[in-house]
Amino acid sequence: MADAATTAASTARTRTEIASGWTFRKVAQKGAANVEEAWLPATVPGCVHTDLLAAGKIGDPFFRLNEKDQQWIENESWEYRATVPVDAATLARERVELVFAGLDTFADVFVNGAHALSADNMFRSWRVNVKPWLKAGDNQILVRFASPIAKVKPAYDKLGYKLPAANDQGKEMVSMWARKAPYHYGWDWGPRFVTSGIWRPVALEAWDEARLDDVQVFQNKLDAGNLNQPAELGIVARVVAAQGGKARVTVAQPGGPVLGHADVTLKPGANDVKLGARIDKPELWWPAGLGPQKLYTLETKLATADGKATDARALRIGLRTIEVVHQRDADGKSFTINVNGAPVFMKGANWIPADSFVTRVTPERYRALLQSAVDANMNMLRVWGGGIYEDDRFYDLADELGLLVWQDFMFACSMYPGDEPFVENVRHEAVENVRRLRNHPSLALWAGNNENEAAWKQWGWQIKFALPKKAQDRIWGDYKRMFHEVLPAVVAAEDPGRFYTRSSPSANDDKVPPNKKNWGDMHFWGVWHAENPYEAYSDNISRFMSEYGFQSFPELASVKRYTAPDGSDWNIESPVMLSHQRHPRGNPLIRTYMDRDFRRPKDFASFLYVGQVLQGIVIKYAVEAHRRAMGHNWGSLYWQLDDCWPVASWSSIDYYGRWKAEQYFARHFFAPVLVSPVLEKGVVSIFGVSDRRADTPARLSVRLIDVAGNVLNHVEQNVTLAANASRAYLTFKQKDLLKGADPSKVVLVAELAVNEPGAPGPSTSRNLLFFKKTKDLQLPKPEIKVAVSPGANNALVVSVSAKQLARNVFLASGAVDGFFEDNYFDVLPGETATVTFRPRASTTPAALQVALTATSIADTY
Ligand code: BMA
Repeated sequence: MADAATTAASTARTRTEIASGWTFRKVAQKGAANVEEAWLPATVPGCVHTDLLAAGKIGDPFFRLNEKDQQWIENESWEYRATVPVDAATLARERVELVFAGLDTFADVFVNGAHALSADNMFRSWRVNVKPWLKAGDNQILVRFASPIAKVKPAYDKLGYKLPAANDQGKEMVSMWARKAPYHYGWDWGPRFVTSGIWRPVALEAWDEARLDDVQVFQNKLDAGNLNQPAELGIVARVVAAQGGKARVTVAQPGGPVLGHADVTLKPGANDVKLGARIDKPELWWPAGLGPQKLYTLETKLATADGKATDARALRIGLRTIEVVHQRDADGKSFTINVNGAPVFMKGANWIPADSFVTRVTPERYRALLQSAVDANMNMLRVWGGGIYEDDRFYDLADELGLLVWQDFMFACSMYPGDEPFVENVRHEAVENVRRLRNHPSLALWAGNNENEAAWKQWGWQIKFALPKKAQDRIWGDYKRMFHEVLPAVVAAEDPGRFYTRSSPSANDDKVPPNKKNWGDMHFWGVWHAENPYEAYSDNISRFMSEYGFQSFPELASVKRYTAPDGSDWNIESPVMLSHQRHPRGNPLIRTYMDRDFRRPKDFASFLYVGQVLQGIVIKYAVEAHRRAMGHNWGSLYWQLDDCWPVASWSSIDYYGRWKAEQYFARHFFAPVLVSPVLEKGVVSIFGVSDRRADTPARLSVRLIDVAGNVLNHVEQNVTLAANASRAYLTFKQKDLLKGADPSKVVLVAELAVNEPGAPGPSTSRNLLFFKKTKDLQLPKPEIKVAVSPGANNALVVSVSAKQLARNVFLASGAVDGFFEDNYFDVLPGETATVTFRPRASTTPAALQVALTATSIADTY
């Protein structure tokens, strides 16, 4: 443990992290031979699996089939121990509290042998005054975790019927009884690792008269349309007092004058101290793409009557108005997010925890993933209900980068118990997480759960789980209590004004089924699960598309990391590849869709590559349809951004952080200005979609070329791109456009050039429209040439040219590790595309030139 430095003279709260010196072991089973296990070094925060891995007791859980041999871990109990030195000065303080930011999950905590605390919810924090049990010198903290499976088994057995769950991979589905990340129990993209451990920091906090427990900031007045008006803030500081007495709370910006203060007489226990503050000439916080993300730091300080500083807390806020408009209208019920006074089309993806063992997600990995989202022109992520209420770092980054957050409560694809202790436990969890997240400018809305309403009403669970009528009534009654009463009441009390939706998807109307077209948000899975052609996306657009998706495998360089080095696993039906594909119909579905659009790939590497392109074109089709419907539909979040382990999944970034084709496509299909050509019923329409808040002059060009580059038809004209809208600016009859050309040998190139404020020249959105499926195109061998030259800031520049049309050119850098800024792009005949490559370690153009490979569709059969 770090130095328990407490100065006797100070009355300030001190906090000492207990981050080192931890050991752990398996608890001997009762009645068993009772062999004492040796204590092994442990990492806190961390979990049993990663500690066993570090101690060499288990293999890499993600490698080949290792997961299968590690299932015993969930059935054991584990204990963690640390020795904590405490000095006399600390012991002289009024309170000495042991504070756990997170225990996963069923834990008993002992201090010098005395039972101090029982925990039963991964999503809550725990604070207990341990002063009575501490002594000067070394103290022992012991945390004993019961098996999360065994612990809830009696409740499961007693119920008399089965609670339904869609993704729990256990023989008995008990996950719903534990307030623990649902995905730990397995998912259709996730392995089963039911961990235990001290998963968030633990510390000793010592204080005397009072401490600041929480600070809530209300934006009482902000006129986004007139920034000469000051912003008025209301601040509620929650102060917990030991004895009571006089105190002063102040709020200021760092180094600035006091913005507001309050002198109060505290009573013992919790006190809400209210004060006001004003910010002159406020600057707004904007979602990415619309403006800067101005953040203000507010320091709240607590001092006792004699002026001694007692506690302080800094938090960052952003000034913006946000409103979710979910109202009956002529079409059904809207779902529009207005930011700073106007609707903003939400572009983004669904977020799952970035690791099965979340404590391995370093700040760098969080940053890389969220930066990737912004780099792909996203402005929203949905923190999906089967994972965790994310780490503070996630929301801090979202604030900094301008990513709005759709926050689910942690319930997904299951029905849950509704007994009083369970509901109370959730209520505490909700209050705590709402308080933790409510000041973030990125937080847009709360959602009760993921798909539980749809599951209960539409997935046939009553029959599948043979539920008697009484059980059905009970389950639905419990559902309504939790998601129609308890959680919205917590939001209303703790985060007033923030929008709450009962479920995603939901019409929030007892008479309207979830996922009814034009009624609120929609998860559309007709493409993929129901095998609809992907063109079905254009007919299934609701008011906000919060989920839809398509699977792909990671690229070969990633597959190599979890399979046998000799290549013996490299077949999607091999036991290893099948184990890293958790959707039961995943492989057949990928093959089915691939056969519709592509010729059979000749080998494994080609299959992986074509599969990624397939995923990219399917989701590109969806997003463009969603964006063309802007005005009716106001959001498009695909399933899913990231992965928690290396696997075939709907992700656009693989577990190792590699961008799949879909992520590269996203940068284009989510661009603030998009040109989107579409062929419907023999008519080609050229849409322009603009997220800009002002009308923009632009030049639209449409060319029909053949695969060798000959221009067969060309139309060009000036247009005024309507602000925050989608319009068809040109339409043609297909036959007038093609003028008899062979549709298997031509492509339509649509380009929309707009002037970027401050940029040297116009920026161009380009999009291609083919008149045949890729497999029916007569693509010649493109004769791709690549040349590497030095670029700025240690980057390299790759020039790619092709004699004939090259589809979806995939650049791979072999042994030279690094990142291509663009990839899987089309190269028009005679054109040279330039791509920046950012190497991870310093390298030379010559080294990359040797390692570089370029693959196009014509190379895969
Ligand atoms: C959606 C999600 C997840 C699931 C995905 C793919 O319903 O909410 O539960 O992983 O579909 O099946």
